[in-house]
Amino acid sequence: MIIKKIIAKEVKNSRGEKTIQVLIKTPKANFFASSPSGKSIGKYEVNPYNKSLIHDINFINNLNVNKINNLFKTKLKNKPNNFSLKVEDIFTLLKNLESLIKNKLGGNSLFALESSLLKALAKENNKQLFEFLYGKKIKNIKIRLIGNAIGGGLHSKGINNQKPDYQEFLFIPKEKTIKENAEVNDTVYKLSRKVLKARKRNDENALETNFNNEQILEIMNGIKNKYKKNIDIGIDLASSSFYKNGKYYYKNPTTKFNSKEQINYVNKLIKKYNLFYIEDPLNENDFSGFSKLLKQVRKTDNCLIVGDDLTATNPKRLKKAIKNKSINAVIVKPNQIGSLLKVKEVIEVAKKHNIKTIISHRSGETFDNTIADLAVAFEADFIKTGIYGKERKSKLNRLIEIEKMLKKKI
Ligand code: 2PG
Ligand code: MG
Repeated sequence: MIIKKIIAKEVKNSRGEKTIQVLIKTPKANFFASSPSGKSIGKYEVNPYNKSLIHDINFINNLNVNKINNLFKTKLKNKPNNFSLKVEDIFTLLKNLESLIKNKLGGNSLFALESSLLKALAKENNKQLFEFLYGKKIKNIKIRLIGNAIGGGLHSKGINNQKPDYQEFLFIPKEKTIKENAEVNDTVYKLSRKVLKARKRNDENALETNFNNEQILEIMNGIKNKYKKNIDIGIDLASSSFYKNGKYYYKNPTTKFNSKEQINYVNKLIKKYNLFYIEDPLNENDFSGFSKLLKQVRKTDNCLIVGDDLTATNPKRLKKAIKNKSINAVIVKPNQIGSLLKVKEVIEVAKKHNIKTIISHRSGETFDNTIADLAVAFEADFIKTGIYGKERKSKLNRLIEIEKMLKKKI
């Protein structure tokens, strides 16, 4: 592959914030990738940009294209044109690219650069991105959808200054195909809208409401029972966003818990509402609180205790969480760490230790659907994204498209 040009520029995400888009021009076509942005940003995420967005744009635009083209020639000992890459080669190439960049880019910029490069390489090898990264023949995909239907916390404005404290209320359908699961999520989203009489949508296009935390869980169970589909229910508490000096401060209804009380509270919630999935139930430093909760939960329930801000898609933090037995599932957000090599490592480490993996969108999204291909290629157990809106649908539609392609091949 001969890269002709690499052009980075500023684009807007679904929240209207500035983010980065990278375009790679090859003789074959133009390949675009862009990065999303979070709002409930964990303390341990890498910075989205090194110094600033403008700095990273300039850095990418000043990259020496010849040097990058040389990575193919010398380091991989391949001819620049007309070659077929193996999976190991692809990741060697990323490693070489990252040593060339020497930590001069933030997470958003590195992710967009690597994604656009991989898209170009996949095309050069006449492959879809997911098959290019997987390397072998994929027979079928078993990814379950986690759909954010109702919102609160930092992502929501609420109604008349009232909103749930938990950031996300999630439906996790259990039908056979991705297409069916996406349809179930569309339906439960509409049903939720009706029951809540919701008129507004939040950052992630989840429904805005002033109902309180437990009322919503009640409503979700009601919808699930009425609709008679096999659906699990989950929440992302994003609890670091309402934690201060050892206490969790709830507003709807007003109450405060210390760490022990928070653990008991979450444990009771799991039982009362039959919850299958709890993300960030404790603050992002509380590895031991997570492990106390997991220990209690393991005795009686089949529930995922998920790290997001706790682990920040960082292999070191994931290893610490594993050592402390803090979680049995982990969120993977590529731009939390930037490097796709590290994303791959996080997933491999998780799988080795029987930790479920969830590839996730960010609250401020773009139309880029790379995470759908990553979820398939890295065999993630789940993908978390919104249910409504073009930025969220682009990921879901890509998964449905992949599912269709794989069915045809069988
Ligand atoms: C989360 C994410 C995505 P944000 O906490 O899981 O829903 O939110 O992108 O704002 O960090
Ligand atoms: Mg989260």
